[in-house]
Amino acid sequence: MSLEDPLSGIPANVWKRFPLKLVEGVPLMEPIADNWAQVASFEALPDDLLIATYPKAGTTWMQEIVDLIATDGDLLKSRRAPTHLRCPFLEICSPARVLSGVEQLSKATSPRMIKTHLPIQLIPKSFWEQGCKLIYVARNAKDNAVSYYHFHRMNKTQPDPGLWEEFIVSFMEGKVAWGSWYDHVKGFWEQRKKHRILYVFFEDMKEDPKREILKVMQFMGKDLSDEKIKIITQNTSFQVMKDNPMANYSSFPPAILDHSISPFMRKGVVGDWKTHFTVAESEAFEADYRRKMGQCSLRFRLHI
Ligand code: PPS
Repeated sequence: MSLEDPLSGIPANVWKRFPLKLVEGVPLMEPIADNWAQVASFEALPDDLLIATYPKAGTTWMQEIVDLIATDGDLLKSRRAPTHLRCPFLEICSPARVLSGVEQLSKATSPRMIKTHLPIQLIPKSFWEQGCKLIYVARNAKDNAVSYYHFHRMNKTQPDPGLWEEFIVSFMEGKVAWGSWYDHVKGFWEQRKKHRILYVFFEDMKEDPKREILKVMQFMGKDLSDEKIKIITQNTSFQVMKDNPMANYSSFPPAILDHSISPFMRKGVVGDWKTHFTVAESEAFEADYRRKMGQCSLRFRLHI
């Protein structure tokens, strides 16, 4: 029998650091891999909007922006439920008595806003068949790796990251959940013109949030007033989201997300990699980066 967390109603005693299992060569957390058939056969609807990212690239931030645009900047509506209920996580699945992402989506009303970390080759084909819009957020590899390291520490369902110097090797080798950062960002970049994909950078969002919000708004086919755009910009700032219980993942029990180890809304900056990489690690990372990304036209900023 599972005990329920009093706040979230989520069973509290069935969680563990799930091992990774390959799906078409991509490591995914075991419950996701075991439930793969349900994800692969997911039936997208034409007005579904997919937010795709490598983990820790700015997913939650984009989810909040999209939801606020969809609700015409209505703060009460956008605070109707926590992020994971407003914008279900397509592939998520657990052994507990909690709805999987696919089950949650089957009950959701359209237009649906959906989160995924799947690399492009694993996106269920119905999204392409239905011509759905997709917003991809990419973050520079060094900051993305740092954020993912801390997330592994606090998310008790991800594999133990070990020491930072061990984690960074796993990251470079793509031996982490959802696989290689390099293949992920390149995959969506290379196909962005083939589908309805808006490719956005975390660093651009930090530099000029209003400019990037306008791009998202236009992509969604919305036309909001300057006043509404101002409200959306203010309410998707790091500090407001950190203090917003509907956007900061504080509704999860500590058996899953332990914010006392590292808060989900941790720093939200560009360049935190400088406080983690040694000079030797940085040089090795960059040499490896050039080998993997050299042929690609994608350019990331490590500072703004
Ligand atoms: S997840 O678990 O993959 O959905 O995580 P994700 O939301 O992609 O990434 C979490 C990181 O994004 C930062 N974040 C923000 N930064 C700036 N402004 C806003 N509004 C914002 N919202 C979330 C969050 O702090 C994590 O980055 P780090 O570097 O760890 O702080």
